[in-house]
Amino acid sequence: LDQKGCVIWVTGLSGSGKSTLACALNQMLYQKGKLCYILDGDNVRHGLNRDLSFKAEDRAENIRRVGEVAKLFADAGIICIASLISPYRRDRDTCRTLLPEGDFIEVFMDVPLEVCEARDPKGLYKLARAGKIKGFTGIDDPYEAPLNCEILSFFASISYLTYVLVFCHVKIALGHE
Ligand code: GGZ
Repeated sequence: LDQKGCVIWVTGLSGSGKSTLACALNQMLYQKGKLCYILDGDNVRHGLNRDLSFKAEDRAENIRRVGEVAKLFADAGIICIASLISPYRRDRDTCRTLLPEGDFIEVFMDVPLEVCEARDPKGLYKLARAGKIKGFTGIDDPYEAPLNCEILSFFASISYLTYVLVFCHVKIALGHE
């Protein structure tokens, strides 16, 4: 495998489009002959992290494990796309320190809560508003936006510009091969 790995870390509220962006990036990078792997919060929580809840220390442990696994993928030469709410800045920054400078590309899906809530693809916001899910991010649990992310995806939909920016960063991380 003639490829250096890196981590693309996608953070944002539930319904902000993290998984959609991850899948689209995966496909586009694959078409360019890059080997990628997606670690999606919702999926990982069914296996590796099925012992973890949504309280702050369990979210931290969720992020820590995924960060370590993402680093292993990057070490193996794979572009790892991690898409998790990862609401705490400190947890994301800890993952960043695991990788060499430039190899951790943080993408913030900066979509307003009202937009995510209007989408409500799984009806979870509705349940949270009704008090049937406690500690739901954005409703009664915090989300700390990144202060220094590489890419801000600030359109309420996934834009072509986001892809272009991610590619630019991947190219830099991979050393313009
Ligand atoms: C936030 C929750 C919660 C609570 C269940 N808070 O949009 P989804 O449904 O498919 O993805 C969300 C997923 C979040 O898992 P993460 O591993 O990404 O979260 S974190 O990084 O904070 O550890 C959501 C669903 O799980 N979900 N309960 N209380 N999201």
